[in-house]
Amino acid sequence: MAQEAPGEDQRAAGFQALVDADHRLEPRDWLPDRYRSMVLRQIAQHAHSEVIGMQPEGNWITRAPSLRRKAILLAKVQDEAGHGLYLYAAAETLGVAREELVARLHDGRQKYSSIFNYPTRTWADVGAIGWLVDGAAITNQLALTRTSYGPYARAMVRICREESFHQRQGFELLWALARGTEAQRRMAQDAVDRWWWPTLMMFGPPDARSPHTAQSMAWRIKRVSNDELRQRFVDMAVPQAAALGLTLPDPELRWNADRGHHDFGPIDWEEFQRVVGGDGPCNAERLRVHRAAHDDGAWVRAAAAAFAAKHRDPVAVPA
Ligand code: FAQ
Repeated sequence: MAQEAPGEDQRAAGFQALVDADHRLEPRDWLPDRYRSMVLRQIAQHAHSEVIGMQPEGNWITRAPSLRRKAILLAKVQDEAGHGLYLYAAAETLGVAREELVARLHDGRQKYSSIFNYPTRTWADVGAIGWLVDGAAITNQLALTRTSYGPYARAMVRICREESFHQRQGFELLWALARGTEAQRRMAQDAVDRWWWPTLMMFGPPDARSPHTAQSMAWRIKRVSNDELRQRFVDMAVPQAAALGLTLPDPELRWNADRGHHDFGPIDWEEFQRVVGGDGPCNAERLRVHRAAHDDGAWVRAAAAAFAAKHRDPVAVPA
């Protein structure tokens, strides 16, 4: 007797069993629609963040204080573009074209990280982004190298290697300023004061108010919760700030021997909601610049598409 095709419930149970066994899921596997849309939402937001994230530091490329600093910054900003490419490619394995993902960013259906809506006021901000923002990104992304969706996990491995260099260069930049003139030390401290709290917001809302964490962790898309990652980051940053000789702008920050972690003060979640909702200091500018760059690049995409069409058509390929 012919075997019946498995029903939806059976497939879902089989899928969860694979996830529970830590099986890496691939595009060819059967995936529940909700899993697909959850992974796509996260990868797309991540891809947009990498590309929009080129803007705050990119603003300083022409004003870097030396050739050495300029070469480092150029390489770093180009890396972020590459990260965007890996991630858009990973997202496309879920059946949505990059052009469509960019359209969703432009019309507000998809987001990018709140952190990139803050301005880079001084050269020290480049150091603070490298040390704090890339430091937070690695903390999150190291956990994501074990995410259940194969193409996303593989992209994360490459990205983490580069992010380590990014964090190191930010730390070294602040190190130099902190040991420079009094004005340079003040500039470094001011940058850390402004970037600290927005960096803690990058990890997302507290677990108790995070609508996606429970399902995302059950499907092993996220392997570590928002609050736990935030705590890991704080525990890492405190001794590094001490090594820099800079302070973190939180009077409640202290070691808690009972918990074996640092306690820290309350995060302004209203500010987070405002920024994610579109009302941060640079939201409008970031999207305007992205749209303009996308429009400027239309001829490159048209030429690439024409070339691909010509060479896909065997009649058009020269003998
Ligand atoms: N900004 O339920 P959850 C980088 C949204 S690193 C904006 O906790 P989830 C490197 C969330 O989307 C930055 N929105 O959601 C770099 C959801 O909204 P929705 C990028 C945020 O997904 C460095 C709602 O709040 N890294 O680019 C933020 O389980 C320097 C509820 O939140 C990643 O994207 C936020 N900060 O957890 C580049 C990492 N947080 O969709 C250049 C991958 C939360 O319901 C220079 N993503 N939301 O409307 C993740 O790990 C997760 O998506 C979280 C959020 C942890 C961000």
